Amino acid sequence: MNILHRPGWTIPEHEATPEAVFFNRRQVLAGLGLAGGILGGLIPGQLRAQEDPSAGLYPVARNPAFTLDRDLTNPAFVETYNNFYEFGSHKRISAAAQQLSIRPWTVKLDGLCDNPQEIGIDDLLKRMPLEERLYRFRCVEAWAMAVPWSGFALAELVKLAAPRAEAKYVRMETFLDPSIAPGQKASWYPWPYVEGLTLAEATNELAFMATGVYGKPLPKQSGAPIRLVLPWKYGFKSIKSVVRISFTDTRPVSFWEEIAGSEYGFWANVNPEVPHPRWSQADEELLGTGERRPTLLFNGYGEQVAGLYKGLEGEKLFM
Ligand SMILES: Nc1nc2c(c(=O)[nH]1)N[C@H]1C(S)=C(S)[C@@H](COP(=O)(O)O)O[C@H]1N2
Ligand SMILES: [Mo]
Repeated sequence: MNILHRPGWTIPEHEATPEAVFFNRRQVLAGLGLAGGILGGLIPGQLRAQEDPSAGLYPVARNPAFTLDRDLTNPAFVETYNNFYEFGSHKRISAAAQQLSIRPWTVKLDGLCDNPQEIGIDDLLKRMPLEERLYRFRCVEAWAMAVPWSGFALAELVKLAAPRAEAKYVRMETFLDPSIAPGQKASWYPWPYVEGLTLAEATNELAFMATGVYGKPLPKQSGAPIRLVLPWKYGFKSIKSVVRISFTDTRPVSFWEEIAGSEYGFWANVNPEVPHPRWSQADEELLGTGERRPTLLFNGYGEQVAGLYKGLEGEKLFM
């Protein structure tokens, strides 16, 4: 991100898959899926996705409390235009990300909590109340999307861990395995990817752990099998492929904060009036259509989250 010298939302024309081509390809793959046992090894990513053991859980019921002011983004863009530095410092990482093995997968809950544990993703999925939510999503690079996530409120996971009174922050960590994630061989980055939020933010109704999208399990490039979604903050806070969630009394230093703290801070709440040091945040480009829209304070979620920041006005809340 800090090495981009053109706005990150620029999608070179030759990279955008025309919709018709995409959907034809999907139909072809669906047909091949009937013979998945034979062809599974030949077309790694797409066919393996159909073997996700959680596939039967989706689609889940939509929570009608979360509505949008724009159309959902075409899934072709959501699935092929990604930030996931573990697999490359550009947007076309979806093929490389298929190297990620998402079973077995455990999430460790530890730190200042009464119920520390390491729980398998499929057990976790059975215990959590799954729902679908339509959320806006805003990358710090000024591209935006609107996505139907499936998953559960982070507050439910916090309840499962039972944090102690001293716990003030939640720290999350992505997997670490340079043998499958070539980006993690770049030693100048502080791997693994880490993110953090206050316990008050983590228990806000909007904080969401996504395990699916568009009525299916998350594709690997989107952060399978479980990723955070904080729709009122810049996208880098929404850490992917989480393996560890810790409760702590010290503010975690996140991946991008460690790399460039003056550009990507701890709070990172969306605000059109606070520019990034190298570009304006006044408006955003919608992925897929190229439409430009004015950026909304807290990405339009002020009613739910503004109260979290009372008394914190001295902090750099919007960077
Ligand atoms: N582990 C990890 N999580 C990550 C990132 C990353 O590079 N690694 N990129 C972040 C950024 S900058 C954005 S905008 C979103 C992108 O999510 P998407 O690819 O599903 O759109 O993931 C966030 N989570
Ligand atoms: Mo981002």
